[in-house]
Amino acid sequence: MDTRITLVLGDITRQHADALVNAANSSLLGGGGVDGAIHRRGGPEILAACRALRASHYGKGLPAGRAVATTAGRLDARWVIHTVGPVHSAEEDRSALLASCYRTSLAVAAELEARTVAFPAISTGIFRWPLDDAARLAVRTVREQATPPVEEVRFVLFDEDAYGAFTRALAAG
Ligand code: AR6
Repeated sequence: MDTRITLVLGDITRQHADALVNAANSSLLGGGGVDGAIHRRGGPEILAACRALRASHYGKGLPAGRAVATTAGRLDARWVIHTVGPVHSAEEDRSALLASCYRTSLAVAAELEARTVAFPAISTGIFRWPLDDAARLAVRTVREQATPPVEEVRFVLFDEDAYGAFTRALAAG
């Protein structure tokens, strides 16, 4: 069975899914954008789990392109999968790192036996990745990578621009 890809316009912290993906930074200790919203609504349990990761496996932080799961605290999900997108650069092609965020997050989700996974548009906010390019890359990578037990990958887009970019990317495939 193929994994379904769905699009939703809205706030990822209001979604119900087995796993919600967070567009974090290497510190894992919170920030603005989706990251801030997830920690605010999810509560202190998520930050405590992130601090524990920093104290154990990720003393130097989580490198860009990697992913790691914690509790989802008070969010309507079982796990938050934190991944660190690359900052967009006009001089250097970092798209392999952005693709890796989607790939490794899906691998973590599969390991956890998550059936539904919600993603924000990683790197398209504070990290300034152009939306159309990010959407094409996200859709392509998820199509290549998603396998059971993941049944649904939901992109949760925060505004009409992002929703439009993902709609075009999905239709182009
Ligand atoms: N639900 C869904 N999407 C959202 C939400 C939300 N609640 N809030 C923002 N977006 P960003 P990045 C959209 O900046 O570019 C943080 O400080 C937003 O409109 O959250 O990967 C981290 O700690 C945009 O389309 O993440 C890092 O330092 C997309 O989510 C840095 O920002 C991603 O925007 C990561 O930057």
